Amino acid sequence: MICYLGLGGNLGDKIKNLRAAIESIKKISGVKLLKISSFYETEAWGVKNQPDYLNAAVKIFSELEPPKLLDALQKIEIELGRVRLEHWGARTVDIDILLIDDLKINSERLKVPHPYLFERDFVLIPLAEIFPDLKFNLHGDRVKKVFGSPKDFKLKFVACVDKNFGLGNKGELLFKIPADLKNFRRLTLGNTIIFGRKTLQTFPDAKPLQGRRNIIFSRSEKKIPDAEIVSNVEELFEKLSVSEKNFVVGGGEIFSELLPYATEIFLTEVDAKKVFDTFFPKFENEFDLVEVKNFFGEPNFQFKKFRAK
Ligand code: A4P
Ligand code: MG
Repeated sequence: MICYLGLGGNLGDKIKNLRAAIESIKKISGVKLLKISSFYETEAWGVKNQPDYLNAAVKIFSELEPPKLLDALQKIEIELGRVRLEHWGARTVDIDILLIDDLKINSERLKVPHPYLFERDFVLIPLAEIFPDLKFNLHGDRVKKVFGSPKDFKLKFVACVDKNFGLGNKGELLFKIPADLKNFRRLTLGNTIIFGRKTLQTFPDAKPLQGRRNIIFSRSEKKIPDAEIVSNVEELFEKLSVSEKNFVVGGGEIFSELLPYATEIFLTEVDAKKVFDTFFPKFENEFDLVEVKNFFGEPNFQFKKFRAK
């Protein structure tokens, strides 16, 4: 099932809370996070005398039946410390199910589409960003886009794969093609590169790359010279800046972790079939192919650029 969720909160560090909620949704087993909206600062709707909200919407694929999905989302609300004091009152994070395919549900616990969906600009505006075909009328409420959504970091992925999207085998990259390495350098030089501990081992002398800001995912390491270390996605977002160009360069696990936040993918596809144990995650449904360049040699390869829909 394809579902759209609305997120909102107006207590504590609102940006952090929304990012944490999105990460928690991503981790629900049986759920795949497909798309996220920008973050919007919105005037309180319903009960007036409360702080502005921060609102967002996400698109997910769910294998869970609707009641189980609601259970999982309510668990996240509790974990993020939501205190429910009054109906429509202040809260850290509230997650509403807005739409589930074309389903209509009208049970005691769950109403879909969400009963107030079309009354609320704070839901409609973020939702329209990730569901462009939605038809609706606005009501003139104050809703203003603000920086802070992981989408604003414009994560760009760079990878070189074989015909089956294989990335590496036994800790080694599948290919070392000079034109591809040159392209990698051209893209990343002067910018930020983000990668996992194992990918560091594939760099020359297993050292961070010069002329770039290196951010490494590692759960065990505390210090690596010339690099910054993060142990999870939320820590990464604390370090990134929207004014820098941020490239995710591997490996397979890091690509999978960050795929919902990717805005562009630069893929070198080599016309060969190799043995591999790490691979690039499936992404075609949420991305458009926007550029292709063919290169002939031994072997042939293509540079492809994809952009998030
Ligand atoms: N429930 C029924 N249908 C759904 C659904 N589609 N999704 C039931 C989620 N829950 C659904 O909700 C009460 C019960 O609704 C749940 O137990 C669930 O079984 P709640 O979130 O626990 O309680 P609540 O939040 O006080 O009530 P409600 O009606 O959900 O409030 P809303 O609609 O979430 O509104 N202003 C701005 N600018 N931005 C906001 O995000 N949010 C609210 C809360 C008010 N004003 C706001 C914002
Ligand atoms: Mg609610």
